[in-house]
Amino acid sequence: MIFRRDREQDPRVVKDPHRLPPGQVLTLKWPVLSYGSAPRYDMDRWRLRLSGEIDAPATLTWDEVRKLPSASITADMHCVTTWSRLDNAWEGVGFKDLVALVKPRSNAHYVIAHCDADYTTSLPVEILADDDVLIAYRHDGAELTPDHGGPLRLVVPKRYAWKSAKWLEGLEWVEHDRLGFWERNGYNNAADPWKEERYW
Ligand SMILES: Nc1nc2c(c(=O)[nH]1)N[C@H]1C(S)=C(S)[C@@H](COP(=O)(O)O)O[C@H]1N2
Ligand SMILES: [Mo]
Repeated sequence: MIFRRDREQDPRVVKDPHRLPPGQVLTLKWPVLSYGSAPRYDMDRWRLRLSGEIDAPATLTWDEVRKLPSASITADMHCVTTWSRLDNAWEGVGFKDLVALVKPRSNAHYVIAHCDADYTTSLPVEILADDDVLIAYRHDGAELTPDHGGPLRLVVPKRYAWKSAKWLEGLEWVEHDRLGFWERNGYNNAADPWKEERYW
C-alpha cells in the first residue's frame, strides 16, 4: 500500500520536498482507516443536526444540504499512522457558509463533530474558519463512498485526518472543548502534522 520510493520519485514531492510533513510517507492509493464499519443510511431519514451555542439551530435533510451553495478545494490528507495522500479534490459546503447559516454566539469556542456510532472529534472555531474546511460529499469527481465517510464527512486539511470526521451527523458549537474518540485514546488534541502533534 505504501511504498517508500514514491516519496523520492513522485514529481510533486521532488519539486517541493516540504510538501510532506515530517515523518509522513506518500501513498498513491487511498487507504480506509476507520474504527468500526461504514453505516448504511436511509437517506430519507438522514439528518444533519446543527446545534449548541448558535442563534439559528437547524436540522437539515439530505436535499437541503445538497441545495446549499457548493465549494471545492484540493488538499493533502495526512493520517497520524504516517500515510499522506496528496491532491484530494473535495466538494461540499464550505464551513464558512455553514457558520453564516447558524450564526454562532460569541461564547462558541469549539465545534464537536458528531458521527455514526458515537464517534466524535472537536476543533477550535479558528481552525474551522479556514477557507479549506468543508463538509464534503464528493471526492475526486465522484460521490463519497461509505468507506470514506459518505454521505457526508468533515474535511480539515491542516490537521491529522482523524479530525476529518466521517459519517457526520451533527455539529455542535460549544463553549468548552470535549475530547473526541481518538483524543481520549491517546491522540494529541492539537493534531498539527507540521508540528508532529501525534500522541500525548
Ligand atoms: N467517524 C469516523 N471518522 C473517522 C475515523 C473513524 O474511525 N470514524 N477515522 C479517522 C482517521 S484516523 C483517518 S486517517 C481518516 C481516514 O479517512 P479515510 O478512511 O477516508 O482514508 O478518517 C478519520 N475519520
Ligand atoms: Mo488516521
